[in-house]
Amino acid sequence: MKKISRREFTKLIAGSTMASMLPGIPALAIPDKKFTKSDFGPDFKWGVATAAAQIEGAWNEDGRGPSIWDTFSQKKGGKKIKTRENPSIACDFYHRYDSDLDLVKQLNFDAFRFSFSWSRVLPEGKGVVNEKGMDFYARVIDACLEKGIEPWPTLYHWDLPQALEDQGGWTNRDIVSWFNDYAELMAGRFGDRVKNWMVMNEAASYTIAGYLAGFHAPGKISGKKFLKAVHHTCLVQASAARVLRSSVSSSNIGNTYSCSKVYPKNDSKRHRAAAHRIDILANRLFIEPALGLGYPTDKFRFISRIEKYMQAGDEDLLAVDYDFVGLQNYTRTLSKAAFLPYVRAINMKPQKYDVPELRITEMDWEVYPEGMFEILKQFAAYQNLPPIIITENGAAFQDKIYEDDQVHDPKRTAFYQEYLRNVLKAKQVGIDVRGYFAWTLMDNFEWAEGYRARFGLVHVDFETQQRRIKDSGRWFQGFLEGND
Ligand code: GCO
Repeated sequence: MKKISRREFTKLIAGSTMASMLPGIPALAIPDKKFTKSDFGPDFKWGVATAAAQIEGAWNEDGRGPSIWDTFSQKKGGKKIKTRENPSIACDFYHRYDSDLDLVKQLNFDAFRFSFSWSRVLPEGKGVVNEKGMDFYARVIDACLEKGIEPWPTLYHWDLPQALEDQGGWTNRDIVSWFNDYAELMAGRFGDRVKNWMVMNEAASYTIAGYLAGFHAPGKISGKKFLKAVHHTCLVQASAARVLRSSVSSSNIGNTYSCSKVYPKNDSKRHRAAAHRIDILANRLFIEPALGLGYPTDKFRFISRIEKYMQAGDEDLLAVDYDFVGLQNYTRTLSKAAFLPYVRAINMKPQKYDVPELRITEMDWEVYPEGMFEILKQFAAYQNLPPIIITENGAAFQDKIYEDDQVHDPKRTAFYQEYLRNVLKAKQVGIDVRGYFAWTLMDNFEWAEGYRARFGLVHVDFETQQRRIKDSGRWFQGFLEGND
């Protein structure tokens, strides 16, 4: 299978488009009215999201085993990461968690989304528990609770223990029991204090980038491996939720999904067919089996081959009752028919002459706030969708420290305001959105992009580990206080 570039992939999953010039896609009028926190209602959850591999560092400290992101980033002289960087130190959250959680509090968020590093607590992925790793998470959770912040952990945010990858990782069906044991361990230890759990983060991203396109860990390029990884992931997203449900009392259990509204390049049959396939990959492949709808194989022969990896009774194991679904949206996707339909049905970077108002982030993703509303509408159309929480949304822009020692980032603030306005609009038309987590607390290791793409509300100087709250962070601080 032909390798696709990072740029193509980001467009596949996150997308970028010229859709505003496209026929049949009306621009959405967003009320210009200023909105306040109270418009979202008193029970709306406000949080900030992070992930272990992106912030913790301490990659080989206190008994932690390597994850696939440690080995992947060190492979071939570091070539797999655009900037030749790695997550060994990252934001050093392992040592600085307490003051970092003070920042969460200072910005007035009431929930902190983070992930457990599987290989920190089970260095081999299974078997012997690393108590020092468990202690670390106990300290993080207790610090959250002491500061009045709700902990919202995700069990899996892409950093598979290397020891499990050596046994086939997501392509080995045994991962279902490895994962369930791991879920049971974490829920058993922390279920008394932690009530909000997410099974995994954006399965579409790590299966496509890790097993089909090859530029995320573990770097495989194989349709067969991809389909196996997808099926085992779908079994896990359901079975681990059941484990959490039976181990944690009064729990609130969900799972997160990347999503991006897909538009065909134009109304031709070919482009519409391509948009259909991309929609399946980017938005439908993981949520539909969870909702009891089975795999979306219609008019997509490649995906229908997943049946080869299914065993008798699997269909019934795929459906799951979540208390919420986490949706993560950054931009929209434009698709066009291409020779390799399922990986290359994506368009070129949008150009200024096509979209005069074009705004692009450091990830080459178009700023398209209306897409948030549109994709929420698409998901809300599933009859049995549980309540939605936006578990990630944010933007990377180039930041600099000004002479006044501050980081002025008006583009990021505007991004948040416009996307939030669309979340509010969704609520106002009756879509059951119950919370919003900004991505992310602080600049961190952005996977194959290295540290170049800064998404933080807090700036991190990676030489000194100094933190500086950006203007966008201060905007949230005021907004969540109710002053904005
Ligand atoms: C994802 C991940 C995050 C990313 C963020 C920006 O959605 O890709 O959950 O880890 O850092 O999305 O790309």
